[in-house]
Amino acid sequence: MPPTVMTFAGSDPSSGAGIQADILTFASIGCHPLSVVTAVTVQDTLGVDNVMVIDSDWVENQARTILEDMQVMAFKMGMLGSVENIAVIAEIMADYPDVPLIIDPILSSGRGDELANEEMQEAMIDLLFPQATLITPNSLEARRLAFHDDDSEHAENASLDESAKRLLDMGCEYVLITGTHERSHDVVNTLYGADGLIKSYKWERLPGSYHGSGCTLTSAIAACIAHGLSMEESIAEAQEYTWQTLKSAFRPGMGQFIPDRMFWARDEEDEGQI
Ligand code: PXL
Repeated sequence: MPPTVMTFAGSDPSSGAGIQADILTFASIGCHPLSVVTAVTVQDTLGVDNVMVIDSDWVENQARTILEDMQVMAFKMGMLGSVENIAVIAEIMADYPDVPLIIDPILSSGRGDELANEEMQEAMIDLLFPQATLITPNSLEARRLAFHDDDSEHAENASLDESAKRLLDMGCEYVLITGTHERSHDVVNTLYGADGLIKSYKWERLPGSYHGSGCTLTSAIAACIAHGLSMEESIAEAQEYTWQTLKSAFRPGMGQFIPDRMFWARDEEDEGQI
């Protein structure tokens, strides 16, 4: 039986990001996807036009019904939609303390559409971070979340090391800060744990603008954890997988590229044709 992974995320009809990206990634890595819809977006590869948040009773019901039926090996969280959703999800997580919880603390889409307001950020910090095994903010999210109660100049210029320390102090066991948004030559992702910096990973920066790279990375980590790999092994494998999906990304519309989570299936097809 494939390991099960449950995602709490918003629907993105383009399958670039959101719950569809998570499902594709879990399946590609050999897991069985379980999905709880927290919001429905209207969007294309150019941007988000509209969002309808799912009522928290419905979010709770979707999750609890599945959780009473089967065992879940890992939880993954993306866009959560509302403070009420965060509150019910946090209560559910408290009932499953032994299941690893991997959170992508999404504040906005890669194109700048806001997906979590101040109150939701506070709720994530207060209710979810203390239960998180790993959070995977990009560098902008890491600074904003770490210094959410501080708008001084120091906060704006804080180092990623200091931001990570603050996030760990909020109760997260591990923090992986992704470096796509930094102006460095290569993309540097950095993993922190209880004793501070664990490891930096350097990746060749690819030229495109991708929709859903963060969802892919976080889901891939959750899938590897569900397979029983350690946190460090999962993070290494998931980055390699994500980089391959970006290398094989395609542009089905007029906007961003979409990572190809099934690159390995198509590679084989091509080889057969030579
Ligand atoms: O990439 C973050 C993200 C997650 N989930 C949904 C989204 C986006 C970005 O647009 O729409 C539903």
